[in-house]
Amino acid sequence: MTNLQEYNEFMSVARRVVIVTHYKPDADALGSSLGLSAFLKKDGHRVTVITPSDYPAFLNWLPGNDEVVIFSEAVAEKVKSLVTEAEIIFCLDFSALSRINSIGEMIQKATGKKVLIDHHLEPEKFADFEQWNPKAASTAGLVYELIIELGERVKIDNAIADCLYAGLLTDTGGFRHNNTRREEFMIASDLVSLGANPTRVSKLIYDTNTLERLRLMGYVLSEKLVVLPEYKTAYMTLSQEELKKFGSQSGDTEGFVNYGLSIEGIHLSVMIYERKDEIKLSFRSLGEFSVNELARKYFNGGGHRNASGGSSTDSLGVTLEKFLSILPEYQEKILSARV
Ligand SMILES: [Mn+2]
Repeated sequence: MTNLQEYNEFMSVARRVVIVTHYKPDADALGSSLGLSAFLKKDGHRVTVITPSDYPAFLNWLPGNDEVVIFSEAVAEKVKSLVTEAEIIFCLDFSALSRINSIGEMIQKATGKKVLIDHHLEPEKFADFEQWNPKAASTAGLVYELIIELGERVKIDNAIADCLYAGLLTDTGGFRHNNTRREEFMIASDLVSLGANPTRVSKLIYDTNTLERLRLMGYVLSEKLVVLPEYKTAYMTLSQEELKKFGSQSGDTEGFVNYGLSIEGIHLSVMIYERKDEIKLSFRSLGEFSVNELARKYFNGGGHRNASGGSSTDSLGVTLEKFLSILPEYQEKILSARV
């Protein structure tokens, strides 16, 4: 953590704390936020976790989930006063306030201290304290490292360990992605010794589906997956109409993009789907080929080298056309990517 001593002094009295994470939080966003929240509460801080949007039901088991304030117009005033009155605001698992819409504006105006805990590339400079490392596989791991740095390992209980383990597990794709360093195993090992339950967490996250999601996945893989051998690229699209037809819920498309990349000989995979008000894109790539660059340049997004996201206000069809039209620019790099 930058300015660790100043942070320690500031946190030596009970503070009003807000923890905010990104839009459509995943297990790392929510796990790191709830883990940090439970940790801070042990020192008497009054903590509220705020998410800019709802999140998939398969994350509801995370300890502390009941107390999360999910932003909507109905609670906008409440959120505004929480952010305005917070003495310190933690921003977890996202790198730019512009990504979290109106809450980002509230935070920008807020007078409380700001802390960035994140592992995405090229973060915005807005924080007084930063725990930032783009090599770290997960924000949950950075929260763990912060707690260790503070000399407070003893405060990590089962619930905190499960929260942090969930983030670490998913952001490494089950310890498979190339962001999985020696450190990730060390952190996982220590979290297990502190009470995290790997079998239970894996079951709750990976092996718990709704029937609707499985049917949707079957449909996507058999009807919607397109392979472009000349670009070693696979893509899938899903409209609102299709999502509705399968009765799908928030987060149901999570992970579909990985199936595209799992095809032998495929180096780039994209999932493009329609949300109520915009089109979302999810990218995966192999080796040196950076989807972070592509997502930043063309789709108002970014993330990590091999896993990034983006969005578009065009229609689903126009967005797909745009994606297809930029492939020639990247063809050489895509074809030469190696694991
Ligand atoms: Mn993350």
